[in-house]
Amino acid sequence: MVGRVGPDTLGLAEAHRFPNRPVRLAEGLRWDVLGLYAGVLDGLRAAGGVDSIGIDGWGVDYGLLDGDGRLLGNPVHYRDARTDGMAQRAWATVPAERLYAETGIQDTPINTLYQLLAAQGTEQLAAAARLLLIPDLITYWLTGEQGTELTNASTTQLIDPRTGTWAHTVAGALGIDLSLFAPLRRPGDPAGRLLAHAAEFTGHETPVTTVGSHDTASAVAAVPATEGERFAYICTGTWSLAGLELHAPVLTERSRAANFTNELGIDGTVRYLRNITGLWLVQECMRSWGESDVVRLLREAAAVPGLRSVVDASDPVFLAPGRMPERIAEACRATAQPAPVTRAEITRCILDSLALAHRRAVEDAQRLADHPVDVVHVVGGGARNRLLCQLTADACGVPVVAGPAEAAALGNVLVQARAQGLVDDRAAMRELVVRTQPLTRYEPTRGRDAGAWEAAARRLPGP
Ligand code: LRH
Repeated sequence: MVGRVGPDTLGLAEAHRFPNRPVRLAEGLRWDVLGLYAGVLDGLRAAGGVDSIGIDGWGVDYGLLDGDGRLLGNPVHYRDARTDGMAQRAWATVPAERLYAETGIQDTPINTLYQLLAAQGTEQLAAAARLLLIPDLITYWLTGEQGTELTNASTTQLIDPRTGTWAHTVAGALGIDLSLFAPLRRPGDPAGRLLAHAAEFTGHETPVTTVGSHDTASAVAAVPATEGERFAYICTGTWSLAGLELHAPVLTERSRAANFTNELGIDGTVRYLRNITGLWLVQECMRSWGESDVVRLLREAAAVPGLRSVVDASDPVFLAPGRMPERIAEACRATAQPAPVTRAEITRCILDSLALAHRRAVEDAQRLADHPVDVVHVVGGGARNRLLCQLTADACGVPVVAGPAEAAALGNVLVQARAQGLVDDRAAMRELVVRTQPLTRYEPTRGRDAGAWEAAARRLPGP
């Protein structure tokens, strides 16, 4: 994405889009990270001359490098089954309560900490001299410079959110060698200049700027909240990340029991949120149906009566790929609800379930952080999904402001622009988003009572 920023302008143009296709080997699910890097270089060629570059990407995953800085194998996908049972292994040494009190990260099998426990004893980890999170790995290949960007580092479950530094005690107790990580860097810090092989595409050794390299941190940075507004956000895409922007972590036992996470945002903020499985559920169903017409699917889903059956969209049982329509139907039957049959019914069940999960997360976050909100901002690809936005407004009982869909790219670009002195501060960044981006407001449907959502929630077990 090429961004353009001026006092009254903020624009994005898509230079190049390429698929990110994980590959299943007999040994497990892997990322084709060289394919991704080739896509980044193609993007730079298509973009032409730019003044600055920033890399963001998904959290938790990493590549290992040897002492010469060469990649040791394909990074493992967070949906790989290797982390099964790793939380229990961690808790045997560091009780779950202490792990949460010191890292603030929700218990989900994808956490880097659990991935590293699963890798313990492998030849690859033994041979590794350096671990770089995925956006840091791309940045390293572009610049030759190694660093660990803080917002994404917070997704490892190895950062203390009170201090924004490594959780040494936890890591030491679990035998995790923190010297594998490159020094921490923060959004706005310089990250080097393009090496010759990449500079060829932009025409000069373009500077690379550290951004909120966790895509969710970048997306939250571009939430179009107005000054003083009391808001929750939901970053919707493959995942739904639903919660609040806070100034201090919430590390209480109640917060742990509700499985809330304290990831770090830009400027010392805390992203207090719940990871919800998200539109992955629809993507996987479409993959298994061989269906590509999402617009028709959503139109048909809108015509199906709502809230007939719901599943717990924050349950990690839905993390792994495969057989998604069947697994949704099984989850409905297991909670004594009618199993959806047609594609439209299954899609409606998923969207109702996501809206319900959004409601639970937004309500729980307000209660646990004692931080009431008046509006929910829906950003990311799901902001284009009118049915999901309306259902979310109905479920939450407050207005939803939807957009921008490309919030992560905008947040990335805005942090670079701020580092160059083009924008003043976070409030000015958001103000520019509000002034320049098309936003759609969804009011909760009048007369659609909260009772229906509460009744649906009661059909599901916790959290
Ligand atoms: C969203 C996301 C999310 C999680 C997951 C791994 O793309 O970054 O915040 O960390 O991917």
